[in-house]
Amino acid sequence: MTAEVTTPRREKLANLLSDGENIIVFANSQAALSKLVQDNNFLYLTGLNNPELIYVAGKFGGRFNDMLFIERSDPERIVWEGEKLNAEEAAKISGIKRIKYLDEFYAVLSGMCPMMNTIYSNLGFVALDRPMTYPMYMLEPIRSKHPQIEIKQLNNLITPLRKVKDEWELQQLQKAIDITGKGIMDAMENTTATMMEYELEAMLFYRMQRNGVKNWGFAPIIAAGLNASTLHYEKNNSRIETGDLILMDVGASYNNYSADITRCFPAGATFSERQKQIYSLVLDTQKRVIEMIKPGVTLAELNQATTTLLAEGLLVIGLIEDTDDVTKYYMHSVSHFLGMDTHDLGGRSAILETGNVITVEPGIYIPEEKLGIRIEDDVLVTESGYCVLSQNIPKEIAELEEIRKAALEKK
Ligand SMILES: [Mn+2]
Repeated sequence: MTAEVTTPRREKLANLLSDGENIIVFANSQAALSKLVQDNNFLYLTGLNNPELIYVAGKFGGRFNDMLFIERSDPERIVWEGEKLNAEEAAKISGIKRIKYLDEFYAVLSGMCPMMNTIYSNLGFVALDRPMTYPMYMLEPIRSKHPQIEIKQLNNLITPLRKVKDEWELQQLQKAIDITGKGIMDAMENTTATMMEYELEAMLFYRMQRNGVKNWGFAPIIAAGLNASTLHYEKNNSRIETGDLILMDVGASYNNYSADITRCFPAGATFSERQKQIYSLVLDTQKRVIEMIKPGVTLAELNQATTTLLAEGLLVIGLIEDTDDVTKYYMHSVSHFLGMDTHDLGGRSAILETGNVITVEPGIYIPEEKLGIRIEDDVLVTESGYCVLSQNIPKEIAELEEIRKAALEKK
């Protein structure tokens, strides 16, 4: 992520601010974690993947100003912690010209505060039973000294920006999706019954790390048989049995952009008749919902269509007698935004616009039959409709059976 990528984002942000409005974004927004998780809003605006930085921007008298606070290097700590990001590097990577040190933060801020009416910050999740987040802790002295300043969630301001992906972001997402697809193919081509679920996880992760990916985008779900009917199964420690259908809900994170793909395939060479029946309903529903996607359509409409299609299908199959009972076998939403966060900013009631990337993931879960099926693709909303970014990852029954047959013959 270079200054060419992040500078236009800060310019767009500047246009959203009114006089007296400011933003303060902390690189590390989760105080409770011992391991740093870079805040995605901070990374989005600065391109800097370092801890302890603070980005401050504001508009006064119609002029936009911004600056970055960095750590001062302490020669005695270099041998322990390595060199800190210095001012020249920070300015070069981010394109932000005014670089200051963290120990100047409150002095600089107190000069600005009398002119401020609003601060947007990455406050994190606020709840009575949770500890204060690092941004809350850092902003507390400002809040108590300057009660006229309203402190709001940055997400309210930045969601419209992050929801529309630029060209560079689409390239990162495509890369994450393609690498995930390779990992999925590896697992499909090498799985046999009696393997442990985590062996498939290892095949996927190996392929990802050999292709430029350091981390998963989220905890992978590798679920065989009954486990596939647990929506957030993450144990991945059961033995795969002949006859199981295996569900993999996985995504690589490439340059901090996450794929989110789900595929199912049989442990044997073929689907059973029942597996085929349910799989076909889910796949057919997914295709029809994807075809609805274009600017102006709402996520609510996609959800409604999914529920209707699955209910009608289950009625025909005879699993339910009343369409209202569909929630017994399908109980989640069909879509969420995808980006730096696997569940990206965008909201549940959003109206789709060109440049949005969403998942489409209907499913049917029948624990009494040891069966869970979900099919998930990542879809870009285009001017004329949609483009399925994960279209190269096989999902047709015939394709999957061919891959499995070849895989088991090889063994
Ligand atoms: Mn998903």
